[in-house]
Amino acid sequence: MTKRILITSALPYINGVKHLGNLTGSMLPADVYARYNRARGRETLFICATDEHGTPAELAALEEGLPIEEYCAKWWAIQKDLGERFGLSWDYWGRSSSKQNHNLTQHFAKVLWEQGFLDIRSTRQVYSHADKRFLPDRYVIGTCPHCGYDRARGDQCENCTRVLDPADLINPRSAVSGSTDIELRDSKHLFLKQSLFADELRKWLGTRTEFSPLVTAIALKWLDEGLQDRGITRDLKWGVPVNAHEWGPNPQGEKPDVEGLKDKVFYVWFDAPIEYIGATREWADSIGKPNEWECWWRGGAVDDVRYVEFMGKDNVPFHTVGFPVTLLGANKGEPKDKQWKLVDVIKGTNWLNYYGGKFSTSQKRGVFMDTALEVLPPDLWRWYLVANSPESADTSFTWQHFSETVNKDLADVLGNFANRTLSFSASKFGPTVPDGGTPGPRETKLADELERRFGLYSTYLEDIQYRKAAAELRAIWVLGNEYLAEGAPWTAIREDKAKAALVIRTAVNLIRLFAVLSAPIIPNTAEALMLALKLDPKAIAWPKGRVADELNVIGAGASLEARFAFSKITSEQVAGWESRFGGAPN
Ligand code: B3M
Ligand code: ZN
Repeated sequence: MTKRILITSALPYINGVKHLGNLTGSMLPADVYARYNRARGRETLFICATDEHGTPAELAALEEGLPIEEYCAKWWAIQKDLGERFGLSWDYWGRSSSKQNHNLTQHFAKVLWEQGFLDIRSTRQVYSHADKRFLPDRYVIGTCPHCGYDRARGDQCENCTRVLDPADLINPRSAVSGSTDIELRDSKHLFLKQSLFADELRKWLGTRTEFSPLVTAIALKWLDEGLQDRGITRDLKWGVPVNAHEWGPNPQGEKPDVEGLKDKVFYVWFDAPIEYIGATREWADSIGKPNEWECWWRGGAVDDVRYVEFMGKDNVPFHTVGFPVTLLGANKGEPKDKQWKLVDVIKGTNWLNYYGGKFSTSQKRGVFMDTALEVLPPDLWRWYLVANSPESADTSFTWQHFSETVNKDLADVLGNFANRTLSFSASKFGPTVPDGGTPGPRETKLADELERRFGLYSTYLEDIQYRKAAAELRAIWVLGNEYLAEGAPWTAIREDKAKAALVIRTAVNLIRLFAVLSAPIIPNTAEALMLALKLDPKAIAWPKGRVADELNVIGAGASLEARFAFSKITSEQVAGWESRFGGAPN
C-alpha cells in the first residue's frame, strides 16, 4: 500500500530566534524527509508550529514590554520568515495558541477525565515572594536528586534527562530572581494517570520497530524506572483554560472540582504535542477543507498514514510517554471509527554542540538562524548540518570544520563539476548541448556505478540516516568529476570531437541528475543547477526506472548557461566569524 506521509518537527518554542542546534535536531531533518517524499511522488503533509504557552513565553514578553498575545504573534512571524528562508517547506506553520488547539486540548482532557484517567490532586506549588507569582517547574532550579547536577530545572534535568518535579530539587531557588524566598502553597491540579499505562505503553513500544535505538533506549529507561502520574495543569493565565464545567462525571460518578480548577491552564507539554493535530486542523481550515485534517489523524483513514516525528533527544520522553498516553487514554473513550493515530517512527537526534560546549539561547552562545543567514546562504548550512547530523553521537560545530566541509563538497566537488562542464561546453560547442552519438563503455560503467550508489542513497534517505546519505550523495558527485577526468574532453576535442561531445552531453545530464538527487538537502542549489540547464526548477522527480535513463534526458540542441558559480568561503571570513561569534571556550 502506498503510504501517505505525515511529518512533524518538534515545535520550536516561541521565545526568540532558534539556534543551529534546534534546526539540526528537528526542523531540518524533517524538511529533508518531506522534500524527499514529495520528490518520490508520495502524498506528504509536513506540519510545524510555534509552541507558545508556558512561563518562558510570559517572562520573555514581560522583558520585551509586550502583551503576551502580541509577543507571540511577533515571534511566530519572525520564526516563520527565518524558517522559510532556510527552505523549510512546511505545509503549514501553526501556533499552539490557535483556537483549534484550544478545542482539541480541551477535548482530550474531557475524554480523559470521563474515562477516569485524570485525578484532581491538591499539590504544593512553589510561590515566589520576590517574583510575586507561582513559579512553574522550569523556573525553579536546584540540584538534581538523581545525578547531582546543580542547575537542574524543576521540569527536567538537562544533564541526565530525567523528568523532575520542582519539589524533587535539592536547594531550590527562583530562576527568575535567584531568590530562595520561596514557599510551597496548596493548589488543585489535574494529574494524568500515566502509571495505569505502563504495560500498554511497553507493549506499544515493542511494536515500534522503526524507532531509532536512542529513542527506544530513552523510552525504556523511563518505563523501567516506573511511570509516574504527571501534573498537567499550571497556575498561569496564558494557556489553554481547563474548562472543567464542560465535563461529565468520571466512571466513579464524580463531577470535577470546577471551582478548584477555575484559574488553571494546561501545562505546556500537555497541549504542545496536541498542536501537531491542532496545526493540521489549522491547515485544513486554511485551505477551506475543514474536515481534511481528520484523515491524517483519526479513524480508519489513517491506516495508510506513516507518521514520522523529528526531535532532539531531550524531547523524546514527552513523545514516547506523555503524548502516547494522552492518545491511548483518549482512544478508550472515542468511538471505534474515531481512534487517534499514534506515531510510527520517532527520529531523535543527539546534540549539535558549539566548540564542544552547548549552544545556548539564554547566553547567546553559538550561531542562530538569523545570523547564519546574514553571513551565508541557507544551502551551505543545510549541507553541513545534514552531512554532520548528530545522529549517533553529539557533534561539534567549528567554523573551520564548517568552511572546510562546504568548500570541499559544494564548491570543489559539485560546483566545480557543473562549472567545468558548462564553461567547456559553451566555449567549444556554443550555447547548446552537443550531440556526441551513442553512449559507449565509459558511460555504461558510469551508469552502473551510479545505479549502485543511487540505490544506497535512496535507502539511507528512506531510513533517515542522513550522514550516510550525504556521504553517498557526495560520492555520486565525485563520480561526475571522475567521469570528466577520464573522458578528458579538453584533450579529446582536438582529435575526436564526437567523443568530447558525448562526454559533455553526458556530463550535462549528470548536472541534472545531481540537481534532482541533491534537492532534498540543498534545494536552492538544486534549483540553480536546473536553471543553469534552463530547465524548470520545479520539475524535480525521483528517478523511477534505471539511472542510465537519467543520462539521456537532455539531448543535443538544448540550451545551457555558460557557467555555474559557487563561491568559496575564505580564511579571512572564517577568522572574522570566529572573532564575531566566539570560538573555542577557554
Ligand atoms: N517546544 C522544544 C523545547 O522548547 C519544545 C518541543 C515541543 S514539541 C511538541 O524544548
Ligand atoms: Zn540529573
